[in-house]
Amino acid sequence: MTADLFETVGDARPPRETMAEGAVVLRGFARPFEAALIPALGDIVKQAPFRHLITPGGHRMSVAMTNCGSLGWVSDSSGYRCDGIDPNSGAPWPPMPSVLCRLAAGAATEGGYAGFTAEACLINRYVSGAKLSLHQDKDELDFAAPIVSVSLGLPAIFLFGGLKRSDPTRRYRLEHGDVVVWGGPSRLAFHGVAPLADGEHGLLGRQRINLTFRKVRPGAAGR
Ligand code: MD6
Ligand code: FE
Repeated sequence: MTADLFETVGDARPPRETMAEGAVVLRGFARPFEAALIPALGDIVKQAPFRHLITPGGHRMSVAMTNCGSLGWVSDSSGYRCDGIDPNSGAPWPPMPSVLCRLAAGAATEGGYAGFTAEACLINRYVSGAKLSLHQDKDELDFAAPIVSVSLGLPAIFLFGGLKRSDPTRRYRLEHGDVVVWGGPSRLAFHGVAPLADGEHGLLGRQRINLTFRKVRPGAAGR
């Protein structure tokens, strides 16, 4: 699989770019999964449609979200939390399709985190202008496991900084199929997404879909 990626015609980007210690961009890593991945995502959003969450501060997020897996990430006026039930339907989140498990585990291994099993997959939809302010992913309990983040559809500018909000950030253009893995000394690095530029993607139209895989419960299986 990796050999094919090296030979992608017209893609001059290095297949692997280190952002910081423990943090890497894997260019095009998700491309071999896309034929199974895109229909699987369609099934999930039929069961658990995208919605704009309200932050604890009362703001409506510009990014629309849903989840699959045994736990989902939710936010309301009482705060951020992980919950096994979709508050909109009262039912459990759709199960994580095997293609997502394989993609997450494969990318984690390639990023230096063998043995990662994703419990939660947060699915985010960005349309033109949607952004994510600089933040840390710190609502999970298991900081030993990395975050695996898959970009699909329109390209975005990903901002990756340091452990302090005031640390300088670097900008990385993430395209369809790129995967970012961050863990270890970078697990709590501040990161964000600049406002999405409008455009049209051949497979996904005028949107960017981002999948972030997490392990929420501490335990040996995911280390
Ligand atoms: C991205 N997403 O969209 C990175 N974090 O490339 C995130 O960092 C993220 O989309 C927490 C919650 C939702 C997200
Ligand atoms: Fe994040």
